[in-house]
Amino acid sequence: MSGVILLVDDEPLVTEGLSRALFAEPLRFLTANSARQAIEILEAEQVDVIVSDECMPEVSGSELLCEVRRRFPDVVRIILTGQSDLDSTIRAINQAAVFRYLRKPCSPQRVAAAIREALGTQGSESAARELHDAFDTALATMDLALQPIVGALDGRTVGAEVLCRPRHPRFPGVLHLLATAERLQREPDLDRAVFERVRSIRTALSPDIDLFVNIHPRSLGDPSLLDDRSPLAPILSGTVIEVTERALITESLELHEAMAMVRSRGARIALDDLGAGHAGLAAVASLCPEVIKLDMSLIRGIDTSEVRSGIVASMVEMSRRLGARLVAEGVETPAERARVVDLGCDLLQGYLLGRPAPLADFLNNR
Ligand code: G
Ligand code: MN
Repeated sequence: MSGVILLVDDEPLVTEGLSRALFAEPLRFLTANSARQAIEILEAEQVDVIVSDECMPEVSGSELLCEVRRRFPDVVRIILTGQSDLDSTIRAINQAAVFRYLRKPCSPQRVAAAIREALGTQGSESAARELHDAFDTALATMDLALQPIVGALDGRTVGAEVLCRPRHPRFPGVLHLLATAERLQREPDLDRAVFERVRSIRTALSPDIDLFVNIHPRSLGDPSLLDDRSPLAPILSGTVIEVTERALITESLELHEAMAMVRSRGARIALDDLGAGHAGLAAVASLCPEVIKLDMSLIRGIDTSEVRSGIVASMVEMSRRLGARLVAEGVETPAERARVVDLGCDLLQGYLLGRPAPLADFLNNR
């Protein structure tokens, strides 16, 4: 059993007791101390179960869970209450459709048992079918955004990273869609849907702009995404395939075989997020990427950090030796840009140079 549990309580002690009671289980706990904070977390993260206290200032627990049911129906809702106000009880049961209604004082063991039961309910067949259907609809309706990648010295746009933007109430952000793809083991379907749209974008763009397309590790095991059957096959020569280090532990098709397949059709390979913990130097050695993308955590505040500057300077040196082009990702301020240009990065990406935008806006801004 694994899952992500969001605990909402304005008293931190309760949440601490619970984390301890469930310590042995492979669960991840997130905590919020108000309804507003809980919604912010749900917008940003895939959560399996929410446990909320009823009595909180401003928005009550049962009101919060009504909103959660409306906007994030997959999240199983549990309420914990010390008061026996009939209205809020009726609201919790009828409108928020809570899975369990727990009376305080309630031992952490009792709450833990309810969480275990809640996670068990997620496996039902009809729920799984419904999730597959929602995922299919999300793939059919999603949009792609383009974020410019520009030359460090002349600021000219040389490429664009393709980023997926779901338009489905069940998946408010790309992280929700990704987490669901992983849960359903359908990452190749997500990548195929993106690849198919990339082809129409390609025809609208000038040929000297490269398209940087992310691929998920599991898709490397699906040859139909990489060989002549791939929707990208006819346009691979203008494409840079972005992979992260997690790709190196893929079990199916050998990474090298997969990379050789797309390279032989003219694509280049980028190692994404170097420095984030996903991608390490061993990945550089085994992929021999044509492009290396430095994670934005290395770029943030680089103008005031000698440590980050030192690391990036050595990455510039390494990339030159390997004949790879180095991209600084997540450049947000003129001072960060000045520093990474000074250090010798070849290409820049980040909000300062351009936010991800629909194709039409991307073309207008160039
Ligand atoms: O992991 P990858 O490098 O593919 O992620 C790209 C993500 O980073 C996109 O979701 C994009 O919206 C985001 N992003 C791009 N530029 C910036 C930036 O300058 N600042 C921040 N915070 N995020 C950015
Ligand atoms: Mn990327």
